[in-house]
Amino acid sequence: MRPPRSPVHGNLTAGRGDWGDVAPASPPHRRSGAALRNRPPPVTTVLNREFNSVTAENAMKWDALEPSRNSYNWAAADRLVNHAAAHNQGVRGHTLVWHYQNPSWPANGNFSASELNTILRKHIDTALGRYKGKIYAWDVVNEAFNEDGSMRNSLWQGKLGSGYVANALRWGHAADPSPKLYINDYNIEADNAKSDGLYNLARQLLAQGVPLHGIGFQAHFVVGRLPSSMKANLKRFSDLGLEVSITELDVRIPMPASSAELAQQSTDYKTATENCLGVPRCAGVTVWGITDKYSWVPGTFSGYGAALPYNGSYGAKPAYQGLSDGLNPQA
Ligand code: G2I
Repeated sequence: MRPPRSPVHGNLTAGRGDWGDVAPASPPHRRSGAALRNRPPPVTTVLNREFNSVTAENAMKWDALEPSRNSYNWAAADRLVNHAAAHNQGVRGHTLVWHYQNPSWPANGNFSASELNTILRKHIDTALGRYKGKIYAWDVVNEAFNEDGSMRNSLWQGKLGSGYVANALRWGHAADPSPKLYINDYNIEADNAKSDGLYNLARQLLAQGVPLHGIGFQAHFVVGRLPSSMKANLKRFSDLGLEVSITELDVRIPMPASSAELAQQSTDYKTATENCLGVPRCAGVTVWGITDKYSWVPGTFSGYGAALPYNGSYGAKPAYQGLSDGLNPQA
């Protein structure tokens, strides 16, 4: 592993012009980020050394912020935002409108469409308002699509119709015009039916002047199975004038992981990162956690694990080098 560039920013930090040589037309402040739960000092040590952006893995979800109506819990989200400010890290906000991890009260309240619109707008206003000027990008709408490219039948889609996406973006922009507003989803990295559905919606929203600024490609991959169309697919969104970001990168491996699989995983981290950086409006790459010790993967995909760049003892895996090489192609 190469030594960190400076005491503060490690090999994974790709911002402040570091990537300017790669894609001069791209925004100057690309980020490399990590998603975090509230975790002990070893995690933040790595975060502070290696990354310049952080995402709340759970703390900004609606169920965490407003578990019962009008009763807010900002403590964990505030801690993350304050940590980021103290360490010169950007914050990606995650996430405002989702079918999952919502408190039960919006669905159980038997609200009319008009009431639900008011509730959703208040949620967006309140979260963006609290962190006004402190968040550089928000995942406003998360996972709105089915695999076939149709809109997912969530509470929002069911009661408000597909116009909820445009409304959420407009409300978000009105609450704080500074962050880039994203639609974020998984299984949209390839050119497929789902990414086609999103592409068509994005085009319509832009034609209508809706403040959509970016597409978040979650990028939860299986080792050795990166889609070959990924770069071209990201480029077609970038060609619409949108930012593209990898927002939740991880690469899961069937356990136990062999050294060949760990090597392939390293290649996958590098390729995924290059697939974004090779596109003009790539704004950054965020990994969904730092260490295998705290990854969502084993709890969701039985028999899989080892998805992140650091092992459970905070040692850098080959994936760390792959990510670093992807972020620093000139090195
Ligand atoms: O599922 C992976 C990610 C897919 N894209 C959207 C992301 O927001 C999502 O993140 C995961 C977190 O990594 C998990 O940590 O979202 C899950 C559901 O919100 C998170 O899991 C939840 C558990 O389901 C809850 O039981 C638990 O209380 O984490 C909560 C907080 O630890």
